[in-house]
Amino acid sequence: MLTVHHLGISQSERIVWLCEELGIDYEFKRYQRRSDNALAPDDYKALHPAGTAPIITDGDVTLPESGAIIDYITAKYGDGGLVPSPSSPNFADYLFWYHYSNASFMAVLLAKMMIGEGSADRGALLDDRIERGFAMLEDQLGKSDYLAGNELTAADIMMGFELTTVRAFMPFDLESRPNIRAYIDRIQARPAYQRAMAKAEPEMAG
Ligand SMILES: N[C@@H](CCC(=O)N[C@@H](CS)C(=O)NCC(=O)O)C(=O)O
Repeated sequence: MLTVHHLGISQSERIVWLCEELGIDYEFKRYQRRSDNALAPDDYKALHPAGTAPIITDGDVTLPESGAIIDYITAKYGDGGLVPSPSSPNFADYLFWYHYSNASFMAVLLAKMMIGEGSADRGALLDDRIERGFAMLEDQLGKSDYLAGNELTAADIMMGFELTTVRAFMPFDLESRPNIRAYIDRIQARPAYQRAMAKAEPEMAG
């Protein structure tokens, strides 16, 4: 049974709305934010190492991240609803707005909220997320050479940027993260990556 784990006043309301629009059967569970720092409560964090809302569970699958969840539900239960086909004249607009929402617009809104008043709670949220992000990467890369198996996928092309180029501007310690270090080396050893960087970022060579 598909279960939507909704954290009160959070992005997980998207998933509740999605399920209602698609008219699919789902179980709904609502969680309250912590009163001390407004983060998700421990039983929510325990659902998945990402620890962020939304999260769904569906049989053996536990999945966080709005976009991944929407792709999962529309592909598995959506029966073609809410997703324009590549032949639709609206396909490019659909892709743009779908990705822009979380990857850019929500990201800057969140950044603005973070610098807004600089409270300890906001620091806790950032630290929690960064730590969990590295911990998940380290764990996943201990299981396979790339993020979705032993072959490169587009998921690596999305994530590679944060671990390579972003690191030049915002260094982070990889001493305790040998799997991430090896992954970066693996990416950087790829001839296509080297060709791409020689073209795209020649000033970063070496
Ligand atoms: N990009 C993520 C962002 C998730 C996110 O920031 N969720 C917030 C709620 S809006 C959250 O979980 N806050 C509580 C916490 O971090 O403990 C997604 O779309 O799933």
